[in-house]
Amino acid sequence: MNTFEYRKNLILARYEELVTRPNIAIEGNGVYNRYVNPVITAEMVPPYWKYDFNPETNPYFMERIGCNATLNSGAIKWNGKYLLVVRVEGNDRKSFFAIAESPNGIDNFRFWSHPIILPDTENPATNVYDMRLTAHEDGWIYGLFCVERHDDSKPGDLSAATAACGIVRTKDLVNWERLPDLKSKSQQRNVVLHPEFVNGKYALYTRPQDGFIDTGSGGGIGWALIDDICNAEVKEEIIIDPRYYHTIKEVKNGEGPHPIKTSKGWLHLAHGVRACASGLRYVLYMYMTSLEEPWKKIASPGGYFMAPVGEEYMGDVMNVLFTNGWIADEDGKVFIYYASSDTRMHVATSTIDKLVDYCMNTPEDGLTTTESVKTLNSLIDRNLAVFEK
Ligand code: BGC
Ligand code: BMA
Repeated sequence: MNTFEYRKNLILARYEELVTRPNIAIEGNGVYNRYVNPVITAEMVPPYWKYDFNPETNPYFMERIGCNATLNSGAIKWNGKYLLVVRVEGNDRKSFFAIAESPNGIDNFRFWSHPIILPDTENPATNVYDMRLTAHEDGWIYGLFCVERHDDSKPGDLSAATAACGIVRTKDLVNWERLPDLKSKSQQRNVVLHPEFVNGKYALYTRPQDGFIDTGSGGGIGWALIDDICNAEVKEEIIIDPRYYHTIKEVKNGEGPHPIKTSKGWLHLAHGVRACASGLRYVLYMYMTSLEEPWKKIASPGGYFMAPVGEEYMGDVMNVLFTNGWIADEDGKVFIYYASSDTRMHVATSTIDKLVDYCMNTPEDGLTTTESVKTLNSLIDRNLAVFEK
């Protein structure tokens, strides 16, 4: 067999083996289960996106277009299938969006034939990433994502950039209509559309920031009502989940996917960031807000919900878990899609009941060591009383 045939068969066999391998749940802390394998990795991007399959133009069957990572994915249930809008990052550092589909939400994810064709605005982006999907009650499915451009007001600085929120919408996940970027006084990353109208308006979770990286005076996760989604503008913004000194969200935080509606309130999943000697540490946390007033917090479990473990620590940007997609099934099962270290996608499963229980019954962060020890001792004392019986 010649090199071309040999390598082609090998690459295709490896790919098939990877995408079809079954995923197995690992019994965890009672709140959620992790799974043995990641759900999507760069190796699971189809070989026909990477290789030229023509023996005349590619006799060595060499990779032509490399894929660096598959990360921060939006999620939606569509015609009974579990769909992720994956942030695929090429070897050239540019990311784009592509849909991967699974019959069961935990394994057998395969990419649709082509990446999403994302229409640009008059002011084209250098890079786009981290799409949040919202099937809104107006009948459209919206995708909100971060649009990154060079900051031309600083011509000498190659790293100077700006972050804004791009908006697209679709009815079929194939044809996407681009709307104008969100107008906002501050830079914006991590903007998420609430699925319902609130007081007749569209509602956004925002994350105001002074600079491209630094949130500066941006106090946390914000909330803004929007008159016209086709010309969206943040006029007034309130902070609904602030950052706080010496917590898991001291430096930054941002809404994950849009919240899930439950009988007890809106269930939120977010990321929190703190700084340490090895850089930034990104973890996931949860909170709940009132059903009638989604901007009012009603539960705030202390500490993180998930932090990196094992191989999750390792990757392009170490010590990072990030989420922007989850799916709640009709039977109450919840699929949490998260990326580790800006490199690969994972799933964790739980249920709405368990997540509400977690939010309502995990003690809040008392913000000092003394308070944390008091909370701990109260549990120990109650348990010792149980054991004595
Ligand atoms: C990267 C993002 C990152 C952001 C802020 C961007 O250039 O693509 O992954 O979150 O910078 O660090
Ligand atoms: C951020 C996010 C993500 C990324 C994270 C860690 O600011 O918007 O794109 O996962 O940084 O690099």
